[in-house]
Amino acid sequence: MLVPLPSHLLERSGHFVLDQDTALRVTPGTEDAADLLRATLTPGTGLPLPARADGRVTLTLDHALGGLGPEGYGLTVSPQAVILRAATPAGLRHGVHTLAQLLPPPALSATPVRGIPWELPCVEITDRPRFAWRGAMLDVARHFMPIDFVHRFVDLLALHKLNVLHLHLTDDQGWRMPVPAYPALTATGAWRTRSRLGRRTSGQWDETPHGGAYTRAELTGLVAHAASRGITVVPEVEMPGHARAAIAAYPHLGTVPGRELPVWTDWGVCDTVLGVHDEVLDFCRAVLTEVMDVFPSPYVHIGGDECPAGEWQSDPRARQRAHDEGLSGTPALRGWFLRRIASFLQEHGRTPVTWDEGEAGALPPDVLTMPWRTTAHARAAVARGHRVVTTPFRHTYLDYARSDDPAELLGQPGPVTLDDITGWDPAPAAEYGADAASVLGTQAQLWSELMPTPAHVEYQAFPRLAALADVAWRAPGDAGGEGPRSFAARLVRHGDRLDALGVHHRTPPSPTGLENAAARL
Ligand code: TNX
Repeated sequence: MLVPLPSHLLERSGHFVLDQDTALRVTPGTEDAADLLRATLTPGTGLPLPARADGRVTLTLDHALGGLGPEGYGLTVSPQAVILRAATPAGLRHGVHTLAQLLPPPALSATPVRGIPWELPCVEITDRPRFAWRGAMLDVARHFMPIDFVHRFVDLLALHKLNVLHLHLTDDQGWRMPVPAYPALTATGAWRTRSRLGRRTSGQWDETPHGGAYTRAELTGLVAHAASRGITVVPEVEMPGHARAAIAAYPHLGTVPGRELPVWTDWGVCDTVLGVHDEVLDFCRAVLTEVMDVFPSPYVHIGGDECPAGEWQSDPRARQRAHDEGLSGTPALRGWFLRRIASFLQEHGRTPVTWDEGEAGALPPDVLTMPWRTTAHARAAVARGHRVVTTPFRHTYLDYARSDDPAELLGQPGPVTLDDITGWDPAPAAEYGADAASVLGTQAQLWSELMPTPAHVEYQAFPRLAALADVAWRAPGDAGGEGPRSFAARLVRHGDRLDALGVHHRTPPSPTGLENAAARL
């Protein structure tokens, strides 16, 4: 019944009952885990769970559990006591979420639920994740998402023992992060006059202006909140393609001097790309300096996907640059650009991350890549020496529809079904052999062209994100089978948990223009 499935679980008979008198024995170093337990359970259960030396729910940091890795934990529930042990705070947090999931689902409600005995079944759990990187990418560029929703989304990731929020902060259609030296990035680049309605080919527009940007304080607050939930926020700033919003704000960053362009209103691959002159590289370094200041993440994502070279071919400065650098032609400027920016990040102690479309040799092996096309692209990237977070769209793109049902919410033409996720092994031993360690993990992608509101994001994310969390956590080869350990069986109760949390996951958000049949063209 747990999501994700623990690596070892023994069910025993009996229950431990949490009530008004239940206290926590909070041993040194476990204060944050105790706070998290209360933040998770007190609103719904009304239980105060005070700290007391004789408390029957013990939280301990125990180095003896170091063999379970940096995120493992042990949880024992007997009729008399609950003992949660881990070698690290991260392990304790995961154990807190397991404990919360063992309770009846209404325990997760935001408001008090009366009349339910808060029983924990007796269990013996020893648990650790398969992959170190288990995440979700949220695209706040195509549609701006309010900061309160991003906080809530962080909490939902934590409940599923995910540990990375990859925040896609910039794209052709909007720039969401302030950079003091470049105020027009948000003053101009955060707003577009209208939006394509539905898919790229719909022929329709939503004429409402759209935009928004976070403040620096909101972003640092998000980083702190995420850290308290064990989640690293990995920021992404797209370059040298998918940068039209920046070029709209500062035309000199483009390839045509003096040309003024609006923030892009369409979806798809935009022809406009950053120029490759020195001022552009200086701009990118200045932006990333601010990004590194706000986001302590060891990883910084610099995009790199879908970068057409047509504009470089027409730009004498770009042709000259390709020639001076001894490149094969202007298309090779993408790799040249990313290599320069990657080494800048490395000089500052960060690991660069890029999307990976399979160009052999474009990037040095110490760049972490996200191969987004197929699983074969991931295998090839590993063979080239990269560490990867594998993100094949057929298994991880939650902006694709959940099914072919015409009543389903409009998505990219897919579908990506629950079975496409639960039946997927991100790093099959037979394919990877000794290279499996180069697959750091996987994450879901929530590109937001077709998701104008948080309700749309939640509906596309759940329950498929729960399935991806399961795949990223559970032991290799343990798909749970057909029985009660199967994802489908566990999802019944997990759906009740999502309901208790008010997650919009069962029915598509109320009709908007997006559901209009013509928008499906
Ligand atoms: C491709 S995947 C993109 C995104 C789109 C997405 C839509 C990738 C790195 N680039 O810009 O939002 O498809 O599914």
